[in-house]
Amino acid sequence: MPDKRMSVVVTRRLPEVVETRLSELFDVTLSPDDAPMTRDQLIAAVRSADVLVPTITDTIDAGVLAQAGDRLKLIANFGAGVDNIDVATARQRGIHVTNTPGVLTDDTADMTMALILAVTRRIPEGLKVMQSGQWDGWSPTANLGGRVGGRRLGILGMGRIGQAVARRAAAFGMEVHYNNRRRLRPEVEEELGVRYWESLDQMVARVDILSINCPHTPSTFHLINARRLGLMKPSAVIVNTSRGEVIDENALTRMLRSGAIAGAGLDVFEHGNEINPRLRELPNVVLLPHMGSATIEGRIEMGEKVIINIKTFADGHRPPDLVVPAML
Ligand code: 8YV
Repeated sequence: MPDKRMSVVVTRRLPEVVETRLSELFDVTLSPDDAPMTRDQLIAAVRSADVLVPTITDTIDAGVLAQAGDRLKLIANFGAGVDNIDVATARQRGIHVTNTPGVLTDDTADMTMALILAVTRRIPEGLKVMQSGQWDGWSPTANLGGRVGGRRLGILGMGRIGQAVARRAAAFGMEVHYNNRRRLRPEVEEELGVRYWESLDQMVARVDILSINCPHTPSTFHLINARRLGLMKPSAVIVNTSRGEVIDENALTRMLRSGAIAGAGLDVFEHGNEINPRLRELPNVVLLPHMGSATIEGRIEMGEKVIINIKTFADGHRPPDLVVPAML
């Protein structure tokens, strides 16, 4: 079987069923310990493999790609976002890039709602009281949050995940607004019940909750900068389940500390797992360790997508989730 000889390097541990199926189909090198690969290990992998299966913790930049061997023909990313990969350089070098869109949409949208509720209803503060054993009983004025029903949600980035958030938010009685590079078709806007803002500045100034759902690209880097944060209402809350780089994290931290913004729910950070320590100290901030798509079902479906992309490619066809630079 010709596929058997296709060598595939997987940089992190994946669910067992995924690793088993990959091993049945290809000549696979699996991660022994789930530790993120060092740059040298990544370079060794791209030199020797036909296919690399990286994740968000692997930076495949032009420097790494320059070291790729002639054999490397496919980077089958285990993840939807491809900002960890220099897709344009890969393309120039004749290396295809695929991703795993669609299968983590609902999980990420669910987590967006969880963060909105966690911040507005003060869930972590309640948990802390219970865990400390200090709860002295119910009080009519204790632990008061704000109701999400009737509030204005602004969604930045109205792709698959943004639209899934819009549907959920509507079910919670929220008024949904959005800003996107391209406006949705009128029938889609109507079906979702959303209002488009061409001006991001105007939208951020009017919403009660801002949800970041756009990818990280050169044009979305620090889209939410100090100036735009300054336009938000002091009572507003910001949630981010997309990429940390979209927000100027230091500016956000300053404004949360000074009370210029009421709260934040963050699943992603500007510098990976190096989080501004001041963020951790704030009671009005809920931090999660990039768990948006972390369901067992989602991870297995991501693995299936990776397998289908490699198998289709190995069989000489265009992989279904090919990423082309113009799409970014
Ligand atoms: C993934 C994500 O878990 O798919 C994405 O873009 O942000 C995550 O939820 C991670 O990227 C896997 O590489």
